[in-house]
Amino acid sequence: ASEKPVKAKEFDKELFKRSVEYNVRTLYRKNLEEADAQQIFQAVSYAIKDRIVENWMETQKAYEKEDPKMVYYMSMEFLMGRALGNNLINLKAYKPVAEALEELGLDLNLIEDQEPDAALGNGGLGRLAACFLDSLATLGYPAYGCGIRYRYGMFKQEIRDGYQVEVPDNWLMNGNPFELRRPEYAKIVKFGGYVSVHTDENGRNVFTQEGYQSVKAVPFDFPIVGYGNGIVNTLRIWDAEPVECFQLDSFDKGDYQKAVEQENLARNIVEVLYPNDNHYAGKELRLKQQYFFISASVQEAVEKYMRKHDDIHKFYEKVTFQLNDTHPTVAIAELMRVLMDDYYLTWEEAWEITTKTCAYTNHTIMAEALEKWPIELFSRLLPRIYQIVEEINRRFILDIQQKYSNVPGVDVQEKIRKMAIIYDGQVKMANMAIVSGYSVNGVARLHTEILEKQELKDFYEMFPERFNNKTNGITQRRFLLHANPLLADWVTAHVGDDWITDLPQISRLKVYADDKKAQQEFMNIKYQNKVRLAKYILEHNGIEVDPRSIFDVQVKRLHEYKRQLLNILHVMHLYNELKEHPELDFYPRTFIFGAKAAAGYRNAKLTIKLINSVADVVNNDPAINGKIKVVFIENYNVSNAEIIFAAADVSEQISTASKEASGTGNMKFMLNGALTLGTMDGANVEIVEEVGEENAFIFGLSAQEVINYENHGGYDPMEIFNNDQDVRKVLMQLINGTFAPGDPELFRPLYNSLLNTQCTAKADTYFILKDFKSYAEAQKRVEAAYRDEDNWAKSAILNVSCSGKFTSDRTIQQYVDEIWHLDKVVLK
Ligand code: 26Y
Repeated sequence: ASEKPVKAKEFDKELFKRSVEYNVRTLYRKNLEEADAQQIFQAVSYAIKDRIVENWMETQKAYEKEDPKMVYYMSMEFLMGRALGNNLINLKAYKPVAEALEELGLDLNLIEDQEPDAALGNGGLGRLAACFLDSLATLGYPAYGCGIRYRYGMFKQEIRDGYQVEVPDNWLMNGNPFELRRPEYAKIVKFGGYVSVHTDENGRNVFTQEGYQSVKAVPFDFPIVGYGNGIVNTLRIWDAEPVECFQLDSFDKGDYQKAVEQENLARNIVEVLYPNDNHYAGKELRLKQQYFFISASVQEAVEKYMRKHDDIHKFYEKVTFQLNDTHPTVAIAELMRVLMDDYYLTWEEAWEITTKTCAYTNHTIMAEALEKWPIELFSRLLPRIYQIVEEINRRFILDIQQKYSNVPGVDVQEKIRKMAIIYDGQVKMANMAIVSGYSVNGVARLHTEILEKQELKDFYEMFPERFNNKTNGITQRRFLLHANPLLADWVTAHVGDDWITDLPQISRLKVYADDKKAQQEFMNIKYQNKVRLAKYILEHNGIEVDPRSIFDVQVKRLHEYKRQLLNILHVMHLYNELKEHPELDFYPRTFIFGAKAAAGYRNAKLTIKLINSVADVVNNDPAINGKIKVVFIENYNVSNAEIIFAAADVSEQISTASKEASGTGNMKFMLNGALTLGTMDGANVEIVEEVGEENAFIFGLSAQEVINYENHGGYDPMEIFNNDQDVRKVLMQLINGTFAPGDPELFRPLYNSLLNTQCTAKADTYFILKDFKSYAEAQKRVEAAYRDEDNWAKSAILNVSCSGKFTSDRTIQQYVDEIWHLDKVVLK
């Protein structure tokens, strides 16, 4: 009976229209004319969900039948953005649905704008997880995303008086039409208490946790629709509920105090996403969040496996865990616990399975991002897990001693100090992830080299075969097909639509790079996208910008190493030049920023204020005559990113070399035909390799130069301050009230960070002054290049056509071939 083909199912317009009308009726007791925009969004989404659910069931049935190996992508963050438009794209139903809605008098774009972003992530790492899910489904690989259903996602940013204000993101307020609650898969997760040991009748030691508090983890499933292939995978995110009272063990019956505490735990644990990006804060609740979703996910993975198999020893043949940074690393000890305590395996048996199951991705070399939990906290919250970590550590230290004791010239104690999992009263999660898995990967070639040669050198020496690189990628479905329909259609008109699932095909555009007509068409599309962004900026920020000016864009989380400060100091410098030489022939430029700062990060927040203060002065100075505009786009997020990338001429990727592991925004800009202005850092290196240095603007210290200064000293920012008048003028403006007339001291902390006059503290750790001149020169090259419009268009088209490497489809295929070894599932 269920033999209907799932693949190229015809879209039935009339059926769809009827189902939207029906949904509005049953959900809201209204007809289409009466329903408001949000209600229409819900009704349309439910109609689409009906379509998805059929494919979802078929896919899961096929997995059930074929029993393929699965990857569990474990991540504290999934920065999904909106689902409706993306689902329509991947169902290949976007245009027909837009038409059907138009016939009902409705505008799909406005309906899409009703959907709140699912912002369950901070930035790069979370968005990468979302792109990976898209590629896994599109390539037909069996995969689960495992995460947390935060009640509040990434905060919404408002700018008041130039300052960032954080507003709670109540994304579930109107209900989420695409999610599915799955109470039948609920799991119990235990915290605290103590471990008791007794010997059972077979002489085995049995470990039981007692006096604990427990939380019920209830999964919500999100469909992940593959592009045009009928595959629908699952993102499973866990909500917390209090356990029913009868589940208190008999020991605790009637313990009122404990019942209240348990309820509070359940209420707090998934309340909010920690908004720190690349900065570890060591909060107890965060460790609770980590263990909560990991314990639930590991239990489910093991149970699911055991429903179909009887030999737990072969678990790793069907299951692999990819740990998205160290945040889910307790999965290692949790899997050991389940295998030993619930399945009675020996340590050796459990260790073999665990180390063949777990793989770790490193996303940063920034020391302040490394997770190190105080053993006091860790052992109190997770007593049984801590015992297991102790034992992993004990055995690993024996391995180090065995390997290095008789090696001349090796200081074994030094090795232990650097590599031990438990040291200085802390549990070092990265060390545990490396020691206990079969793969460690960096996220761009340069990043992986730095891991191997510097940051993780000792581990690389001990386990060279574990290390590998997987240069990041992005999904062209969201970031070109959905975000930039004009350019997507233009590309398809020239080279066909294979690029949608095979991005390297986009290189066939190269032959048009020199074609005058193509150049004009391209620039015209870019212009229209700039008009679209200008409209967004006017509506949301009240600032008028000229779409004929150069759109120079830096959008990403605010962090000192990303050097938004370098960008705005250079804007101040240009402003000074224009004031001094009003006759200067200056090509109009719009500097666009978008960035959220972690709530407690002072210099980051002050940089936002500085950008807005410079904007106030520059935008309103009649002498500037609109030649420079500065815009800070409020609340940068996935949905407005789609509009921003499409409209950019210049992509600012100006991190201190060696600090940005990869970057992924850089790839989204390239795909949309912006030229990179950047340092030789992260994936910029590979971008330039693909497109050619003549089609980008590269400046600044190399990673090796930065590392040499860091290791051997020899950089003194004061020397630059003394000798470079332009730099000195700009820095003095930070403390003389030019941009803060009422409060000249306002920006003193930024000044100090660049130029600490008490020689004790470090100054300019991110080499802003060192790179300033080279950046300003690169910016001059940008201007000169833009004046030659044909040549600019040529470079932009080449950027689009050379972006093939940076699809997350390629990245995922490499994970599959070199780490996970999965087989594709094809639906009949
Ligand atoms: C420990 C905790 C506070 C923490 C939370 C979030 C630590 C780090 C993060 C997020 C890190 C992150 O987003 N890293 C970025 O990952 C991207 C995907 O690999 C890279 O492109 C980017 O260079 C890197 O900064």
